[in-house]
Amino acid sequence: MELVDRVLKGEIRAVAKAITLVENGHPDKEKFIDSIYSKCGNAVVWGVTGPPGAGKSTLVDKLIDQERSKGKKVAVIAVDPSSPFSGGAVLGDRLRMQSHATDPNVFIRSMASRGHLGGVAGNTTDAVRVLDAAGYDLIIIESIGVGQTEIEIIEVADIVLLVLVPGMGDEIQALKAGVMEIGDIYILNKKDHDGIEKLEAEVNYMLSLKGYDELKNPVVLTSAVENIGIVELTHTIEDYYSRLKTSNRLTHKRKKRVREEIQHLLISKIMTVINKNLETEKNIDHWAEKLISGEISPYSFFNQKIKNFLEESSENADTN
Ligand SMILES: Nc1nc2c(ncn2[C@@H]2O[C@H](COP(=O)(O)OP(=O)(O)OP(=O)(O)O)[C@@H](O)[C@H]2O)c(=O)[nH]1
Ligand SMILES: [Mg+2]
Repeated sequence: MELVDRVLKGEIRAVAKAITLVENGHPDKEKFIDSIYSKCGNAVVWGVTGPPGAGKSTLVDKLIDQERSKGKKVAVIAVDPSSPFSGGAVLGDRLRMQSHATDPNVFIRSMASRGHLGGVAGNTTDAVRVLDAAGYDLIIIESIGVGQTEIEIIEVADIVLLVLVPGMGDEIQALKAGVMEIGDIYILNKKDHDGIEKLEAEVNYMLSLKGYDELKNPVVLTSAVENIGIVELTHTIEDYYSRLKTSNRLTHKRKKRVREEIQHLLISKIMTVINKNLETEKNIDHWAEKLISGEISPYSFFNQKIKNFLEESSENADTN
Protein backbone atom coordinates (compact mmCIF):
# COMPACT_ATOMS: atom_id res chain seq x y z
CA MET A 1 0.00 0.00 0.00
CA GLU A 2 1.40 3.35 -1.02
CA LEU A 3 -0.12 5.00 2.06
CA VAL A 4 1.84 2.67 4.34
CA ASP A 5 5.18 3.73 2.86
CA ARG A 6 4.30 7.37 3.05
CA VAL A 7 3.21 7.09 6.69
CA LEU A 8 6.39 5.22 7.59
CA LYS A 9 8.36 8.06 6.01
CA GLY A 10 6.48 10.41 8.31
CA GLU A 11 4.76 12.36 5.55
CA ILE A 12 2.30 14.61 7.32
CA ARG A 13 -0.46 14.48 4.71
CA ALA A 14 -0.32 10.71 4.65
CA VAL A 15 -0.48 10.58 8.44
CA ALA A 16 -3.57 12.80 8.39
CA LYS A 17 -5.15 10.61 5.74
CA ALA A 18 -4.38 7.44 7.66
CA ILE A 19 -5.97 8.81 10.82
CA THR A 20 -9.10 9.68 8.87
CA LEU A 21 -9.14 6.13 7.57
CA VAL A 22 -8.92 4.83 11.14
CA GLU A 23 -11.50 7.27 12.44
CA ASN A 24 -14.07 6.41 9.80
CA GLY A 25 -13.57 2.70 10.16
CA HIS A 26 -12.75 2.48 6.46
CA PRO A 27 -12.70 -1.09 5.07
CA ASP A 28 -8.95 -0.77 4.39
CA LYS A 29 -8.27 0.11 8.00
CA GLU A 30 -7.50 -3.37 9.28
CA LYS A 31 -5.08 -4.15 6.50
CA PHE A 32 -3.43 -0.79 6.97
CA ILE A 33 -2.93 -1.20 10.72
CA ASP A 34 -1.60 -4.72 10.24
CA SER A 35 0.94 -3.41 7.72
CA ILE A 36 2.34 -0.76 10.06
CA TYR A 37 2.02 -2.77 13.26
CA SER A 38 5.57 -4.11 13.42
CA LYS A 39 6.90 -0.55 13.24
CA CYS A 40 5.03 0.53 16.37
CA GLY A 41 6.17 0.57 19.96
CA ASN A 42 8.68 3.40 20.05
CA ALA A 43 6.48 6.28 21.08
CA VAL A 44 5.62 7.31 24.60
CA VAL A 45 1.99 8.22 25.14
CA TRP A 46 0.81 10.80 27.63
CA GLY A 47 -2.86 11.28 28.39
CA VAL A 48 -3.96 14.70 29.58
CA THR A 49 -7.36 14.78 31.18
CA GLY A 50 -9.43 16.96 33.48
CA PRO A 51 -12.58 19.05 33.52
CA PRO A 52 -13.49 21.47 30.72
CA GLY A 53 -11.49 24.67 30.81
CA ALA A 54 -8.90 23.38 33.29
CA GLY A 55 -6.14 24.52 30.98
CA LYS A 56 -5.30 21.18 29.36
CA SER A 57 -4.59 22.61 25.92
CA THR A 58 -2.62 25.53 27.32
CA LEU A 59 -0.50 23.07 29.28
CA VAL A 60 -0.04 20.80 26.28
CA ASP A 61 1.11 23.81 24.28
CA LYS A 62 3.78 24.53 26.88
CA LEU A 63 4.78 20.89 27.17
CA ILE A 64 5.26 20.76 23.41
CA ASP A 65 7.73 23.67 23.75
CA GLN A 66 9.76 21.67 26.25
CA GLU A 67 9.80 18.47 24.24
CA ARG A 68 10.58 20.27 20.99
CA SER A 69 13.56 21.91 22.65
CA LYS A 70 14.89 18.38 23.26
CA GLY A 71 14.39 17.60 19.58
CA LYS A 72 11.44 15.29 20.05
CA LYS A 73 8.74 14.94 17.40
CA VAL A 74 5.39 15.48 19.06
CA ALA A 75 1.83 14.62 18.05
CA VAL A 76 -1.36 15.63 19.82
CA ILE A 77 -4.76 14.01 19.54
CA ALA A 78 -7.41 16.26 21.03
CA VAL A 79 -10.57 14.30 21.61
CA ASP A 80 -13.64 16.41 21.00
CA PRO A 81 -16.29 15.21 23.38
CA SER A 82 -19.26 16.96 21.91
CA SER A 83 -19.94 15.75 18.40
CA PRO A 84 -18.18 15.24 15.12
CA PHE A 85 -19.82 18.41 13.86
CA SER A 86 -19.64 20.90 16.72
CA GLY A 87 -16.14 22.17 16.10
CA GLY A 88 -16.30 24.17 19.32
CA ALA A 89 -13.83 22.42 21.55
CA VAL A 90 -11.72 21.53 18.56
CA LEU A 91 -11.33 25.14 17.64
CA GLY A 92 -10.33 26.02 21.20
CA ASP A 93 -7.73 23.27 21.31
CA ARG A 94 -6.27 24.26 17.97
CA LEU A 95 -6.18 27.89 18.98
CA ARG A 96 -4.42 27.12 22.22
CA MET A 97 -1.69 25.24 20.40
CA GLN A 98 -1.44 27.73 17.57
CA SER A 99 2.20 28.53 18.31
CA HIS A 100 3.17 25.16 16.87
CA ALA A 101 1.06 25.38 13.75
CA THR A 102 4.01 25.93 11.46
CA ASP A 103 6.38 23.43 13.07
CA PRO A 104 6.62 20.38 10.77
CA ASN A 105 7.61 18.22 13.74
CA VAL A 106 4.38 18.90 15.61
CA PHE A 107 1.21 17.23 14.46
CA ILE A 108 -2.11 18.26 16.02
CA ARG A 109 -5.30 16.48 15.25
CA SER A 110 -8.77 16.37 16.74
CA MET A 111 -10.93 13.31 16.86
CA ALA A 112 -14.58 13.00 17.78
CA SER A 113 -15.46 10.93 20.80
CA ARG A 114 -19.10 10.69 19.80
CA GLY A 115 -20.66 9.40 16.68
CA HIS A 116 -18.94 6.10 16.08
CA LEU A 117 -20.65 3.63 18.31
CA GLY A 118 -18.41 1.61 20.52
CA GLY A 119 -15.14 2.06 18.74
CA VAL A 120 -13.72 5.27 20.10
CA ALA A 121 -11.05 3.86 22.39
CA GLY A 122 -10.12 1.42 19.65
CA ASN A 123 -9.88 4.23 17.13
CA THR A 124 -7.67 6.20 19.48
CA THR A 125 -5.41 3.17 19.90
CA ASP A 126 -5.12 2.85 16.13
CA ALA A 127 -4.54 6.58 15.67
CA VAL A 128 -1.71 6.31 18.20
CA ARG A 129 -0.29 3.44 16.13
CA VAL A 130 -0.32 5.58 13.00
CA LEU A 131 1.58 8.35 14.79
CA ASP A 132 3.95 5.90 16.43
CA ALA A 133 4.79 4.26 13.10
CA ALA A 134 5.22 7.71 11.54
CA GLY A 135 8.05 8.39 13.98
CA TYR A 136 6.52 10.67 16.59
CA ASP A 137 8.47 10.24 19.81
CA LEU A 138 5.75 11.61 22.03
CA ILE A 139 2.03 11.34 21.51
CA ILE A 140 -0.25 13.38 23.74
CA ILE A 141 -3.95 12.60 23.99
CA GLU A 142 -6.09 15.39 25.40
CA SER A 143 -9.54 14.42 26.59
CA ILE A 144 -12.08 15.69 29.09
CA GLY A 145 -12.28 13.27 31.97
CA VAL A 146 -15.98 12.68 32.08
CA GLY A 147 -17.76 9.47 31.35
CA GLN A 148 -16.65 5.96 30.62
CA THR A 149 -15.69 6.61 27.01
CA GLU A 150 -13.25 9.35 27.95
CA ILE A 151 -11.73 7.18 30.63
CA GLU A 152 -11.23 4.37 28.15
CA ILE A 153 -9.61 6.79 25.74
CA ILE A 154 -7.19 8.07 28.29
CA GLU A 155 -6.28 4.54 29.35
CA VAL A 156 -4.51 4.21 26.02
CA ALA A 157 -1.79 6.40 27.60
CA ASP A 158 1.35 5.21 29.38
CA ILE A 159 1.09 8.10 31.81
CA VAL A 160 -2.07 9.97 32.72
CA LEU A 161 -1.73 13.61 33.69
CA LEU A 162 -4.80 14.73 35.56
CA VAL A 163 -5.34 18.48 35.47
CA LEU A 164 -7.34 20.00 38.29
CA VAL A 165 -8.07 23.64 39.09
CA PRO A 166 -9.17 25.57 42.16
CA GLY A 167 -12.83 26.26 42.68
CA MET A 168 -14.17 23.06 41.20
CA GLY A 169 -16.38 22.49 44.21
CA ASP A 170 -18.37 19.35 43.80
CA GLU A 171 -16.76 18.48 40.52
CA ILE A 172 -13.79 17.09 42.35
CA GLN A 173 -16.17 14.69 44.06
CA ALA A 174 -17.56 13.55 40.75
CA LEU A 175 -14.12 13.19 39.29
CA LYS A 176 -12.96 11.17 42.25
CA ALA A 177 -15.03 8.22 41.24
CA GLY A 178 -13.51 7.67 37.83
CA VAL A 179 -10.62 9.74 36.69
CA MET A 180 -8.98 10.29 40.06
CA GLU A 181 -8.22 6.60 40.06
CA ILE A 182 -6.37 6.62 36.79
CA GLY A 183 -4.31 9.79 37.34
CA ASP A 184 -0.57 9.17 37.58
CA ILE A 185 0.56 12.75 37.96
CA TYR A 186 -1.72 15.39 39.45
CA ILE A 187 -1.34 18.82 37.95
CA LEU A 188 -2.93 21.59 39.94
CA ASN A 189 -3.17 24.29 37.32
CA LYS A 190 -4.15 27.95 37.63
CA LYS A 191 -2.05 28.29 40.73
CA ASP A 192 -2.49 32.03 40.25
CA HIS A 193 -6.13 31.57 41.27
CA ASP A 194 -7.53 31.68 44.79
CA GLY A 195 -8.11 28.36 46.43
CA ILE A 196 -4.98 26.60 45.19
CA GLU A 197 -3.91 25.69 48.74
CA LYS A 198 -7.32 24.23 49.47
CA LEU A 199 -7.18 22.16 46.30
CA GLU A 200 -3.68 20.97 47.12
CA ALA A 201 -4.79 19.91 50.59
CA GLU A 202 -7.80 18.07 49.15
CA VAL A 203 -5.75 16.23 46.57
CA ASN A 204 -3.05 15.28 49.05
CA TYR A 205 -5.69 14.02 51.44
CA MET A 206 -7.37 12.01 48.71
CA LEU A 207 -4.04 10.52 47.65
CA SER A 208 -3.25 9.59 51.24
CA LEU A 209 -6.38 7.42 51.20
CA LYS A 210 -4.98 5.37 48.36
CA GLY A 211 -2.62 3.69 50.76
CA TYR A 212 1.03 2.87 50.23
CA ASP A 213 2.29 2.96 46.68
CA GLU A 214 5.98 2.72 45.90
CA LEU A 215 5.34 4.93 42.89
CA LYS A 216 3.67 7.67 44.93
CA ASN A 217 1.65 9.99 42.66
CA PRO A 218 3.43 13.30 42.21
CA VAL A 219 1.48 16.55 42.62
CA VAL A 220 2.75 19.53 40.63
CA LEU A 221 1.49 23.10 40.74
CA THR A 222 1.45 25.05 37.49
CA SER A 223 0.23 28.19 35.91
CA ALA A 224 0.09 27.22 32.28
CA VAL A 225 -0.67 30.67 30.87
CA GLU A 226 2.30 32.13 32.72
CA ASN A 227 4.53 29.17 31.85
CA ILE A 228 5.18 28.54 35.54
CA GLY A 229 5.99 25.06 36.82
CA ILE A 230 6.27 23.55 33.35
CA VAL A 231 9.96 22.63 33.47
CA GLU A 232 9.44 21.02 36.84
CA LEU A 233 6.46 19.18 35.43
CA THR A 234 8.48 17.72 32.56
CA HIS A 235 11.15 16.57 35.01
CA THR A 236 8.47 14.97 37.16
CA ILE A 237 7.02 13.19 34.14
CA GLU A 238 10.42 11.91 33.04
CA ASP A 239 11.24 10.70 36.51
CA TYR A 240 7.87 9.01 36.92
CA TYR A 241 8.19 7.39 33.52
CA SER A 242 11.59 5.92 34.29
CA ARG A 243 10.27 4.58 37.59
CA LEU A 244 7.29 3.09 35.73
CA LYS A 245 9.76 1.35 33.47
CA THR A 246 12.19 0.07 36.07
CA SER A 247 9.42 -1.19 38.35
CA ASN A 248 8.03 -3.18 35.44
CA ARG A 249 4.72 -1.38 35.78
CA LEU A 250 4.86 -0.03 32.27
CA THR A 251 5.10 -3.54 30.88
CA HIS A 252 2.14 -4.55 33.04
CA LYS A 253 0.13 -1.55 32.03
CA ARG A 254 0.76 -2.13 28.34
CA LYS A 255 -0.02 -5.82 28.64
CA LYS A 256 -3.26 -5.09 30.45
CA ARG A 257 -4.17 -2.73 27.65
CA VAL A 258 -3.45 -5.30 24.97
CA ARG A 259 -5.50 -7.89 26.85
CA GLU A 260 -8.40 -5.47 26.93
CA GLU A 261 -7.95 -4.75 23.28
CA ILE A 262 -8.08 -8.45 22.47
CA GLN A 263 -11.33 -8.76 24.42
CA HIS A 264 -12.85 -5.79 22.62
CA LEU A 265 -11.69 -7.06 19.29
CA LEU A 266 -13.11 -10.52 19.84
CA ILE A 267 -16.43 -9.18 21.07
CA SER A 268 -16.82 -6.82 18.17
CA LYS A 269 -15.79 -9.44 15.59
CA ILE A 270 -18.11 -12.06 17.04
CA MET A 271 -20.93 -9.58 17.36
CA THR A 272 -20.58 -8.61 13.73
CA VAL A 273 -20.71 -12.20 12.54
CA ILE A 274 -23.55 -13.24 14.76
CA ASN A 275 -25.65 -10.14 14.19
CA LYS A 276 -25.35 -10.72 10.49
CA ASN A 277 -26.34 -14.35 10.78
CA LEU A 278 -29.26 -13.77 13.12
CA GLU A 279 -30.30 -10.60 11.31
CA THR A 280 -30.46 -8.95 14.70
CA GLU A 281 -31.26 -5.50 13.45
CA LYS A 282 -34.27 -6.75 11.53
CA ASN A 283 -35.51 -9.08 14.28
CA ILE A 284 -34.72 -7.33 17.51
CA ASP A 285 -38.09 -5.55 17.90
CA HIS A 286 -39.92 -8.76 17.19
CA TRP A 287 -37.81 -10.67 19.76
CA ALA A 288 -38.41 -7.94 22.33
CA GLU A 289 -42.16 -8.22 21.82
CA LYS A 290 -42.05 -11.99 22.19
CA LEU A 291 -40.00 -11.66 25.38
CA ILE A 292 -42.33 -9.02 26.82
CA SER A 293 -45.43 -11.06 26.07
CA GLY A 294 -43.81 -14.11 27.62
CA GLU A 295 -44.04 -16.12 24.41
CA ILE A 296 -40.35 -16.98 24.68
CA SER A 297 -37.92 -17.06 27.60
CA PRO A 298 -34.58 -15.35 27.14
CA TYR A 299 -31.97 -17.99 27.89
CA SER A 300 -33.48 -20.96 26.09
CA PHE A 301 -34.39 -18.85 23.07
CA PHE A 302 -30.93 -17.38 22.57
CA ASN A 303 -29.08 -20.52 23.57
CA GLN A 304 -30.97 -22.27 20.79
CA LYS A 305 -30.24 -19.48 18.31
CA ILE A 306 -26.53 -19.64 19.10
CA LYS A 307 -26.54 -23.43 18.94
CA ASN A 308 -28.14 -23.28 15.50
CA PHE A 309 -25.61 -20.71 14.42
CA LEU A 310 -22.66 -22.83 15.57
CA GLU A 311 -24.02 -25.97 13.94
CA GLU A 312 -24.60 -24.12 10.71
CA SER A 313 -21.07 -22.71 10.81
CA SER A 314 -19.48 -26.10 11.37
CA GLU A 315 -21.55 -27.60 8.56
CA ASN A 316 -20.33 -24.80 6.30
CA ALA A 317 -16.78 -25.47 7.41
CA ASP A 318 -17.19 -29.17 6.60
CA THR A 319 -18.47 -28.54 3.10
CA ASN A 320 -15.73 -26.01 2.35
N1 LIG B 1 -5.43 32.21 35.17
C1 LIG B 1 -5.08 31.13 34.47
N2 LIG B 1 -5.74 30.83 33.37
C2 LIG B 1 -5.37 29.72 32.68
C3 LIG B 1 -4.29 28.91 33.11
N3 LIG B 1 -4.19 27.88 32.24
C4 LIG B 1 -5.13 28.06 31.30
N4 LIG B 1 -5.86 29.17 31.56
C5 LIG B 1 -6.97 29.72 30.79
O1 LIG B 1 -8.08 28.85 30.94
C6 LIG B 1 -8.86 28.86 29.75
C7 LIG B 1 -9.08 27.43 29.27
O2 LIG B 1 -7.84 26.91 28.85
P1 LIG B 1 -7.72 25.67 27.87
O3 LIG B 1 -6.27 25.38 27.75
O4 LIG B 1 -8.50 25.87 26.63
O5 LIG B 1 -8.45 24.56 28.75
P2 LIG B 1 -8.87 23.09 28.33
O6 LIG B 1 -8.81 22.30 29.57
O7 LIG B 1 -8.05 22.63 27.19
O8 LIG B 1 -10.36 23.31 27.87
P3 LIG B 1 -11.29 22.30 27.02
O9 LIG B 1 -10.42 21.65 25.98
O10 LIG B 1 -12.34 23.16 26.46
O11 LIG B 1 -11.79 21.32 28.03
C8 LIG B 1 -8.12 29.72 28.75
O12 LIG B 1 -8.69 31.01 28.75
C9 LIG B 1 -6.72 29.74 29.29
O13 LIG B 1 -6.02 30.91 28.93
C10 LIG B 1 -3.59 29.28 34.30
O14 LIG B 1 -2.67 28.61 34.75
N5 LIG B 1 -4.04 30.38 34.93
MG1 LIG C 1 -8.61 21.82 25.37
